[in-house]
Amino acid sequence: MKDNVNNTVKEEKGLSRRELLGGTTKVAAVAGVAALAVSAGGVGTASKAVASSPSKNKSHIAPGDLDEYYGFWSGGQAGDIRIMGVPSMRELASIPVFNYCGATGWGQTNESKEILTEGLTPEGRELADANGGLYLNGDTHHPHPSFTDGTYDGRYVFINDKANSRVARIRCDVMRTDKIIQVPNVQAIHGLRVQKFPRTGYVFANGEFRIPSPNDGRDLEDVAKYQTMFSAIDGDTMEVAWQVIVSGNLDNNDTDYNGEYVVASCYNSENGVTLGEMMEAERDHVVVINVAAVEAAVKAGKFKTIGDSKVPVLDGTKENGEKYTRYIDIPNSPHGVNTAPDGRHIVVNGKLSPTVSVLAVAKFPELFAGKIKPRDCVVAEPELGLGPLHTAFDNKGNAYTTLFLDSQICKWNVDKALAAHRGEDVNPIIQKLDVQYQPGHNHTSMGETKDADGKWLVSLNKFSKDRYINVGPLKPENDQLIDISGSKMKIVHDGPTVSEPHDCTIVHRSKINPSHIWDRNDPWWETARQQAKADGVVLEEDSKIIRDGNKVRVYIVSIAPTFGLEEIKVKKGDEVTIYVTNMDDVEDLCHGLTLTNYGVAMEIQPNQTQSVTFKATRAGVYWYYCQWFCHALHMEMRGRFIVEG
Ligand code: K7E
Ligand code: CUA
Repeated sequence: MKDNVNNTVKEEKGLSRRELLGGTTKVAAVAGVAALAVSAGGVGTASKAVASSPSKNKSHIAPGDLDEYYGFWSGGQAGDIRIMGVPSMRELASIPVFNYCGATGWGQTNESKEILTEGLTPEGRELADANGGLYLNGDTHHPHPSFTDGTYDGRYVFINDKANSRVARIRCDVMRTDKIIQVPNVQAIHGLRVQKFPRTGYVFANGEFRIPSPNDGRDLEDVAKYQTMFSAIDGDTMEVAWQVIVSGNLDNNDTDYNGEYVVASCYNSENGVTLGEMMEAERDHVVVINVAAVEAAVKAGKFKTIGDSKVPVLDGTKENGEKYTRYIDIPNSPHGVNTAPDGRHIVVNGKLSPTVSVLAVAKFPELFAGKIKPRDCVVAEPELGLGPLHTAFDNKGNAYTTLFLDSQICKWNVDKALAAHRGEDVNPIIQKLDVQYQPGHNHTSMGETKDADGKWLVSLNKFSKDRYINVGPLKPENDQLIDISGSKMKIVHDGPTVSEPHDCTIVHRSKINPSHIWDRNDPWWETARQQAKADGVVLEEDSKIIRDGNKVRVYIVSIAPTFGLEEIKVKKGDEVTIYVTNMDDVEDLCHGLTLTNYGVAMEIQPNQTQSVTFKATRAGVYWYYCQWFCHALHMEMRGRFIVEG
């Protein structure tokens, strides 16, 4: 196995953290402290390949060994993304996205504020302004890495925010969010998937709730006029390319492997606004979106725009959608939509129906040509158990469906389900496994790509109940790791998580290749770079203070264990911006800047520049310090912020 993870032992250039700490520590007495910092960092420990682990339990990753997979876990209502190691289920990192993060300064640094605000719609900006200019919450559900040619390409991870109708892009090289947009004309982005072929390409985002259009105070009680839309976002520019109005409430979606069709599940085909109204019909539907037909109409200018938004909008409702959409009846309130790695079948999970409906992608052209009826696309509809929510796949033609109400995973064979549907006397169900408890999503290693490998399945269970020592009324959720490499599924690990992750993706480590330090040419600090240039300052070299009326710009170069300035003098009432450039180009050597009692704090990763702006509101002496234990003399890495009255 090609291993590009074990190369972390030595950096490309410069000293290792161990060497740096040893070499610059002049005081013998602090040697012990340095050793402590090193063991916490873990750099310099040789790592064995996973396969060489002598442990019987394949999920046990011995100390010093590395995981085979990156897991990208939604942080749920916490609004972040967590990187998990699979199969160890160790939490490796949190990537701030839609949240405020005190550890990194996300939501406070100028760089993050730019990302958090630049993509808001005018209405969103107005509403966020009521909260001090930022949304401080998010509700993430579906993290999906970018694709090239049917498999992960390691560029980005995309994720939705249901709470404030946003979509974010995370750069996999630095594992930081670089773009966030708010989708206009819709409320609550829920289902999100990306184009698998030829590449991502589009990010497909489902608007869930139906609202007046435009939502500016008109039609408040005229619920028949409410509508929702399916949106295609250009993953390269992060701009909404087009939207299609659909019937029902959009829930989840998935795409084919040809870049031609998207299937989205819809509940509430009744278009009701109360629970009773939403539950009236026995059947709801999935909507199939024909990407090429939509693109052609947009190109031909056959669209409208709504309100301030310039996004092309097409009518794809049941009544008018002819060219762009088709509706296939599915038993009551379908939820998850999952494309099999064979590229030929898409499974729609019944939720309130004990069935899953298998759609044949090959039938879609005939469906749009009007040659077959919508239900002719359903080529199997096995009854699996109560509450099917989501389905994952291995590389042997088997599917694994979560049964929310039964608290089980049902393993079934797709070909056998097709045969049974044709009338053959076969049972597609292979095994039912109890999970603890009430699973929502599940995910297999590489199972959302053509490279599904059939090794691991994670069941993301909503309730843990008695599986952990009691931590109070709010229990953790329980993500169970299941070995699916044999003929029977076997639970091998319980992994507690907080804040309802909903969903995850499991990516082989050969696909992801993050940097160890920032590149000084990175666009992350472009605004800072421009400002420095105008001030005649070189970010990498100069520590100085520039006064510009009552605006003060402070440039600081940090190299362990010092800040380039040990004293910053300003006047009461000044608006102060502090730019810190970490010139330690050493792996894992992060600095920070915290200004005591001012509520100011940010991380500055190796070779990164970050900045923060605040008002010097009170005279006095305020110490700023580095809050990452970077060096034996870390406690001494500080200076005085002096505000003259
Ligand atoms: Cu099933 Cu938001 Cu993907 Cu939760 S959704 S479970
Ligand atoms: Cu720099 Cu602690």
